[in-house]
Amino acid sequence: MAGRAHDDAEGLIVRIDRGWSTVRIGDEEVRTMNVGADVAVGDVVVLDAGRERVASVRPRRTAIVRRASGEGHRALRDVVAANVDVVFVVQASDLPPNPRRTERELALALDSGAEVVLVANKCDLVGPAEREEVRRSLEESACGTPVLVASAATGEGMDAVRAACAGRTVALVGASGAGKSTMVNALVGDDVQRTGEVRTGDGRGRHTTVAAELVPMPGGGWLLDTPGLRAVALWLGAGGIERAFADVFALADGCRFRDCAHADEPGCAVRGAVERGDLDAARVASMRQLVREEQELEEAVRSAR
Ligand SMILES: Nc1nc2c(ncn2[C@@H]2O[C@H](COP(=O)(O)OP(=O)(O)OP(=O)(O)O)[C@@H](O)[C@H]2O)c(=O)[nH]1
Ligand SMILES: [Mg+2]
Ligand SMILES: [Zn+2]
Repeated sequence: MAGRAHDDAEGLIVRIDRGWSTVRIGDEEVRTMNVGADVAVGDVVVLDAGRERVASVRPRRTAIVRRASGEGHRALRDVVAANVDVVFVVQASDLPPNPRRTERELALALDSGAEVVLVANKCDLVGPAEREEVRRSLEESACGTPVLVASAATGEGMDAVRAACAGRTVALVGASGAGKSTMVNALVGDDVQRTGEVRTGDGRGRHTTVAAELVPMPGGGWLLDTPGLRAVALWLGAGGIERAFADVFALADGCRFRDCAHADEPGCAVRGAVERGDLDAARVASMRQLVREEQELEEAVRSAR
């Protein structure tokens, strides 16, 4: 039966290398060409009869999408991962806190539609007081998103990280060197992903992971390792900014003007909170910057049509 054969060729994209997808069908892996198909790791695809090409892509439940750092001002989207249930935003505990970067990563992760957890890795490299400082700093940017402090190297705090996976599909995102691949290896219990030393001096990674990859977890679920994010540029929002800055948006309800930009409008409740010392001015500036980028992107997308 023709319909039956079609069902059999449905698979999961576990890796993409320059126009070729590795598709897992049951326990088997086949390499197919993606020509003409807009696919990402995590996509469920239907292959053509010869299993050579992706014929169609199933609708995505969730997608981590960013603005591609392409040439010039062309507005291009880049789907980092599809159909993940949870996004771990991974950071290194031994680097100075970077709330602006955390806010961007959080908004990007929330925009995906998946659940989000902030993970401070490498807690073994800092003392107890610094650990609390790392947690506090992340919680300040988290806007209610759970924060876990752990070490993929020593296993400390990893029970909570494992519990947050709960047999689902989990994508790990964050800067190069944060320890995403090391964390995948710790969760799988085997060195399945290559890891790389960070640079001495600034602790930055060397972009060891070059392609997103889905790795099965023993006992169920998948881990989706991703290459380190360089600049974190958002794609058109799906409420990520509103959720990452829920505190600022709640205050904005009290502004006199509904379209208040919290710049110099009279009766601005957001600036009022900053002046009272209840809200960090840099956090507001960060939110306004993200909203501005989104508006510019909207215009770029519209004019490209
Ligand atoms: N001390 C310590 N080192 C860690 C921990 N996790 C990772 N590392 C080290 O940090 C370095 C970078 O780890 P990776 O796992 O390659 O980092 P990554 O986030 O995958 O980096 P990219 O693939 O470049 O994006 C390696 O030298 C790891 O051994 C940890 O919990 N504690
Ligand atoms: Mg890696
Ligand atoms: Zn205002």
